[in-house]
Amino acid sequence: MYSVKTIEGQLNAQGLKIAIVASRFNDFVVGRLIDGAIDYLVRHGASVEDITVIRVPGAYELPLVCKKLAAFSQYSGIIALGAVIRGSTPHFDYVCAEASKGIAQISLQTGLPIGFGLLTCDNLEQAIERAGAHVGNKGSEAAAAVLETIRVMEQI
Ligand code: INI
Repeated sequence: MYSVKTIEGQLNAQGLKIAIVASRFNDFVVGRLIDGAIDYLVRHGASVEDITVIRVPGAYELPLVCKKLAAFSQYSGIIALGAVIRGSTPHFDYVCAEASKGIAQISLQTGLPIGFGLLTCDNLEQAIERAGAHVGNKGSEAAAAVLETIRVMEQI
């Protein structure tokens, strides 16, 4: 087939400073996402001293803190982690919509890669499955995504 120039990001976290912004709400789940993200970064060459975890009350507060970090800090990328679990009111929909829209906007406006590790689940079981049980760990996946995107952005 054709041989075209292809730009891909290497999964190498050496020398990168990464901020993990994580909500306290549903900490039983979010704690596992944080562990998954840190484990992924360290196994791919990051130094523990170069990783900072910032806790916020809930998923709704993730965008604001991501915005400040993106505007004023020295981080190469951010990993946003949280878990929104559907209750019996429309609150779930508002929190999910604002958190996801806000995070996407900040990444686009600032050009800083932000890994999106916000679980939006119907019940606790679905959340646990995605926080290190049999559907994987979305914290690790968000770490992989931010790492790959940082390395792609460096080349274009
Ligand atoms: N925040 C979450 O991170 N997950 C949830 O499941 C959740 N629910 O279900 O209400 C939640 N709500 C709090 C919200 O993120 C804000 O912290 C709160 O509204 C104060 O601004």
